[in-house]
Amino acid sequence: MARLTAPLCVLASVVIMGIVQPQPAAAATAVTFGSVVPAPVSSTPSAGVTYSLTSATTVYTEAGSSAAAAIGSLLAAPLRTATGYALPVVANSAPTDGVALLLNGAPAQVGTQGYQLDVTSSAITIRANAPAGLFAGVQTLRQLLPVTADATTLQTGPWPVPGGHIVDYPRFAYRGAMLDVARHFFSVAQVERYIDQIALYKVNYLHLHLSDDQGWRIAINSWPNLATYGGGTAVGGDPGGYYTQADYSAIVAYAAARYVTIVPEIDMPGHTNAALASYAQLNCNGVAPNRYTGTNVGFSSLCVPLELTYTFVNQVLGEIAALTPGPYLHIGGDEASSTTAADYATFINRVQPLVTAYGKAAMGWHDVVHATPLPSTVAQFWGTTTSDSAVAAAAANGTKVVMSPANRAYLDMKYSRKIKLGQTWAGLIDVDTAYSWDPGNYLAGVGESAVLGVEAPLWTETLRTSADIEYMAFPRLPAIAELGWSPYATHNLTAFKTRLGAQGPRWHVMGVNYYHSTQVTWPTGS
Ligand code: IFG
Repeated sequence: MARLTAPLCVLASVVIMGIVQPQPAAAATAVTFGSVVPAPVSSTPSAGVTYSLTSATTVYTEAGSSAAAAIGSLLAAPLRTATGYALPVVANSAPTDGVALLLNGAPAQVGTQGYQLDVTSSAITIRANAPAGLFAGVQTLRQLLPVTADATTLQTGPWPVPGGHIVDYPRFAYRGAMLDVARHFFSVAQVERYIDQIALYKVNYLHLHLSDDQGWRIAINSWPNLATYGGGTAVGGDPGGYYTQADYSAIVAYAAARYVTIVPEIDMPGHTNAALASYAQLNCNGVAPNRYTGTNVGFSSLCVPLELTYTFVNQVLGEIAALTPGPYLHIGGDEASSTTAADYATFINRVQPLVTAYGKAAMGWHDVVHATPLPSTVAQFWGTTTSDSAVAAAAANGTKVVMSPANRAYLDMKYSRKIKLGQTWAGLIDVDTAYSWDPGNYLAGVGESAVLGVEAPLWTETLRTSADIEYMAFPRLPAIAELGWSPYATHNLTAFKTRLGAQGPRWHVMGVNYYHSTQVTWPTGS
């Protein structure tokens, strides 16, 4: 449900000859140059300089680059709706006015994910060395436009953008969000909505938790019952569902257009009741358990001694790898309480090569360090401590770590005990807790060079709708996104919370159902 914050006079439009004429609104509140989340590496405002989007504005994109043109269209299309301007997208590698998205002239220091942004009175110029950097620069530009630029209905201007100079690039390569679509199923449209929201904060990976005890959510042609039966229910007996392979490919493509890479997870050997319920022959005793709609964990295990298990895993991973352009397949590995330690190591050590045979790297919850991680295997830390000797040993041996400490980054943790949604097992997490840690210096023995990045998991035992997702993800996801993108030198809780507050009016216009954390001052219109 989109709720607009435009002043009432705009909403009280006058209909003349059947054409809706918005009434003159108060001048759109200009955004300050320093309000961007994540904080850029360097940001210098030009006092008194403003660029104004007008009906004459053209969006120029690097000639010869279809990727740049596509990014130009992603910027222009919603702006046309909000401004009513034509905003044509035109190939031109050296324009002198308008909004330019260029793949020339960017400083080498911004790498392939960073950008340079210049706003003068006559032009806005984003330069990058690769399309991903242009996309990142466009997200910054979006945050410098008045919040009404994100409205889905015609707004009145003006459309000022504060002048200045930004040079920006990420600290960590992996800045992820995770959505658990197994405990509760979320449609393609709901996943795409979340992708739109996380992309605004330069998140570049979306980990989809596609299977668990309560549901199998992706069609596997060689094992059709997984989705049709194993996907038939959800926590609490809520409606099930699953992605056809075309659905999954649509999500992958939608994410890719927003420079978000999908990381599919098939959790195993534990968290496998949905698969075991779907095929009796996968069970050591040959008997399929009932489908499970509770919220316990640790009671299921694939049958490690059974050869069919590896045929099954290989065929599942093969079909998913063929649909996944990204570099990682997540094999889960968490909470395998019903698998002996020896069987666990045997299983994980047999499955990792199945992943690499498909040209992918395995990612696993950090429990996988109790097997023998391949050099390419990434461990995702979800512990609640600041030391874990097994993870530190793996890191010392070259294993890269994605940091998702459950007491900092788990977005399904309640903000406070008063909150209905969420859980409390890892503790309460509000903005201060989500932001006040350094991923590159958090886990003993896992220093900056061992950290691939961060990820904010959102488990959905208690969540059912997009509004539920947004309530838990915002405002904490931008905190994790900033920890993944911004230099630690910019890390400052007070300054962050001011910038976070400035996002409130934009989320209101976008219809994001965010939690008004009492730790943040939310401006009027939030
Ligand atoms: N731990 C489980 C999840 C989920 C979570 C809820 C991991 C890696 C608790 N495993 O987190 O399946 O139930 O907060």
